Amino acid sequence: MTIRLHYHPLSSFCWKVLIALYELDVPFEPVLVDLSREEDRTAFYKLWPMGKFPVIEDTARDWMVPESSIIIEYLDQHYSGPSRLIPADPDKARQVRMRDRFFDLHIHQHMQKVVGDRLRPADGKDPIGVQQARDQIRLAYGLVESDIGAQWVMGDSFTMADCAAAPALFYGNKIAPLASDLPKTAAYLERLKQRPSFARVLKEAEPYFAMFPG
Ligand SMILES: N[C@@H](CCC(=O)N[C@@H](CS)C(=O)NCC(=O)O)C(=O)O
Repeated sequence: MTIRLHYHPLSSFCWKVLIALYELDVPFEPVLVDLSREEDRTAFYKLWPMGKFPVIEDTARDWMVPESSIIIEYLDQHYSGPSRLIPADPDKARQVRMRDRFFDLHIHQHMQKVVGDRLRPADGKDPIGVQQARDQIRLAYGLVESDIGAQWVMGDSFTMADCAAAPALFYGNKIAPLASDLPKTAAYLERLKQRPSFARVLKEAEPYFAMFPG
């Protein structure tokens, strides 16, 4: 076993990498990081001073890799089998990377802002910031609706863009529900939930769902 994944089962960005690991069928050792435990916190910040998971360590190649998209690039480059999450064609690869960025920056991070606000003390809330985040999510949903492929984001092939879309839309739907004016996006989320890699991630996260605020 050469890959060690530092993660938390409820963490949306960790889901993105877990989906990739299951898609590529890469064996790994899960290392659960509980940031409320001083011991875990100290060890994790030593590994990655930004303190954000997921992070992988590849003991065989002696690399530490943070950032979900970069981790997926790394896994796809060094551990992919016949199926790839980033197409070999450079134009298609760029389109995948653009959509990966889109889901992270225009939905996922705004979703984190809304959820994070629920954890703030009553006198530390940021209602304007939360409303701006919600507006951005709605704007982004509209683009997803017009962009989505027949099956996956890029069409027939499941790519890194789908790894990014799954947690963004799953948690996005919890705080800014996909309404009837977004039928393609809602159907796409259902397809994602049926995909074995994501279904497995959801199943493994189930015992932790009660920790989700709201
Ligand atoms: N850009 C990073 C974002 C990672 C991120 O925000 N991770 C969250 C969990 S979903 C985290 O580590 N939160 C813990 C904290 O902020 O203390 C990535 O793509 O990996």
